[in-house]
Parts: sequence; C-alpha cells; structure tokens
Amino acid sequence: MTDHHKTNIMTLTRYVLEQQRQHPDATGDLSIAMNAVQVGCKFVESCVRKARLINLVGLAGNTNVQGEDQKKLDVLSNEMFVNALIASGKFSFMVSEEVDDIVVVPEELRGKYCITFDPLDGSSNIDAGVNVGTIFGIWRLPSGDKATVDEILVPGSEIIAGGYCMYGSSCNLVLTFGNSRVEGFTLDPALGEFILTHPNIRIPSRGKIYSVNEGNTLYWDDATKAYFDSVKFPSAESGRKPYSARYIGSMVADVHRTLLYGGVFAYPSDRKSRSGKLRILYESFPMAFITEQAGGKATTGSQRVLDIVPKHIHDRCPIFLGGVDDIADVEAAFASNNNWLNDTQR
Ligand code: FDP
Repeated sequence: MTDHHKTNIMTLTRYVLEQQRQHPDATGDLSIAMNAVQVGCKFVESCVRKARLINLVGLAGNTNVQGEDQKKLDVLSNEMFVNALIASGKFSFMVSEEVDDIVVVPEELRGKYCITFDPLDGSSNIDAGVNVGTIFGIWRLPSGDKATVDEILVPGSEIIAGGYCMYGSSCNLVLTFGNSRVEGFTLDPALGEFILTHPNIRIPSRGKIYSVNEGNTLYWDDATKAYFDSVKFPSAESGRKPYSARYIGSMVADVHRTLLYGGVFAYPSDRKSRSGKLRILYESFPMAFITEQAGGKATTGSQRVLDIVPKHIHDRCPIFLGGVDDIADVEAAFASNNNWLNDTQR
C-alpha cells in the first residue's frame, strides 16, 4: 500500500529494534546502548543550535589531553555523553577524546561493551558555524562486565558498531552494525526523532573529489605527493579529468561528503606529524569501519586501518578513505614511492 502521508516512518529506535529482532539470541543490550548514544547526539545537536544564542561559545578555561583549548561545548558534550552512557548500564569502559584516561564505569553499572567517542569533533570550526560532529565506536568486551582495561586495545576489525552524527544544516546520524549496510538518519526537529532518509549508503568506487589539508604539502612524503599529483594532473592514458578539491577541515563533514559523493578523504602522515593527526580509537576506526561497510576502503597508505592495534588510547594514525578504485591508486602510490611509514618501520 502506498504510504501517501508517510505515516509508516522508520525511526532510529525502530531500526535498532528491528536489527535486534533479526538476531534471536540478542539480549537487547546493544539497543539500550544505542539509545544512550542517540540521547547524547540529540543533546549536542540542541546545544550546537543554541550555541550563539545562549553564549555557550568560548573557552572553558582549560585545555584537553592534546593541549588544545577546550570549548564549553566540548566539555558539555563530553559530560552529557559520559552520564548517558554510564546510566545505560551497558558499558564497562569508555574512551573519550576529552578525557586523558580510560573512563571506568562504577561496578554496579557495568555492562559488556566498551565505547570510544569524540563528543564534538572539528570543534575548532564551531565559532565559524561550520559543521561539527560526534564519532563513536562500540566494542564487545571478551570478558563482559568482568573485563579489564587491557581488553580495549584490540584491532579495529573487532568493532561491532560505528557511527557519527553531523551537526550541520541538518542533523544526520550515520550508523552501521557491520552487516555491509550503512544507514543515514536525519533528525526531524519537530518530532525529535531520527528518521531513515539515506538507506543503504554505498560509496562510489571512483569519485571526482579529493579532500586533504594541502597546506601540509611541504611536509608530505613522496608517496603522498605522487598520489595527490595523480588526481590533479591525471595522465593522458587514464582518460580522467582532474579531481575537484573540497576540504572543510571537520572530519565528520568531509567523511560524510566522501561517503555520499565518492572520492578520497585523507589525513596523511607528514614530516611534522609522523602518525598523522586523527585518533585511532575514536576517529579512524569508526570512520574506516563505516567506509568499509559502505563498500569502500580505508588505509594508512600501506596497511588496512582496521588491522592496526593501538598501543595507547589516544594514539593517532594516517588515514586515506574512499571508494575502492580511488584507494587502490593510493596503495599503488605508496607501493612505488618513499614514504614516512616505511621510514619509521625501518
Ligand atoms: P579539529 O582540530 O577542528 O577538532 O581531529 C580533529 C579535526 O578537527 C578533524 O575533525 C579534522 O578533519 C582535522 O582535525 C583538521 O585538521 P587540520 O586543521 O590540520 O586540517
């Protein structure tokens, strides 16, 4: 029957419950965990919208673990997420961009998952009204609520759910449970519900856009230079036109566009930051997972991002993510040119 009035809408909550029903042995724990994430995202969205009005924008007066100025919104977003996630009773550990150490949940509220998240990524853009976002990844702890902190530093391939929420001209939550499906939801502000608007996102195998901070070109290695030269000055044999450049400088927004339109998003290693800039546990892993589930790939240049095993919770890695054909070109450039990754491995 045609649903003329759109009365049969797929909300995020309904979607999560339907996923749960597809796994008869599921306990519902992940659904409850996802509900806490959803509440956190709605809170941040509401704060980002009101930021100017209620004068939330500004320095909170302290710096975070990476020595960056922390904005009030970062602090608020982090507190909101931590409180909602603890209260869900489904997590034992959390790793947040804003907190130096692992957040250990009080014993009586522990659950079988670990969550890593950046509550407000791209926050240097807030004052200019540019898109910002939340990124998160969820892991099942092998020892459940009896887990110890050493169970956190595992390869990205063990992630079971990943997503991000982008606070922009609309509020978009993109989510995957790793079943080769990535779904995009848009917040209906009147209903206060995320509605499925972008079902089964598939990243084009080849795009026409490259996205990287070209201000770092001076510090790039030969492989990175060779790759970006190849998209700007394509060979006659390739028959391709030069790619367009798009760089917002806010990972969630740049990755969101890459998923929808294709191309390559990169934050490579360079001479001043040998491991790149982006954090493995709460930036690179969730985004690499989403990209792979959408049919794309994510590499450091010479290694699949999801094969990395981080040594510390705030470790960084270089990343190139995009469609399979685009990333094959990146890998070819790294296989045949000098690069910092090889240097550090020697
Ligand atoms: P920000 O510093 O504004 O928080 O990792 C954080 C991040 O933003 C990413 O969102 C973004 O992709 C990247 O840094 C931008 O870094 P550059 O300014 O060095 O290009």
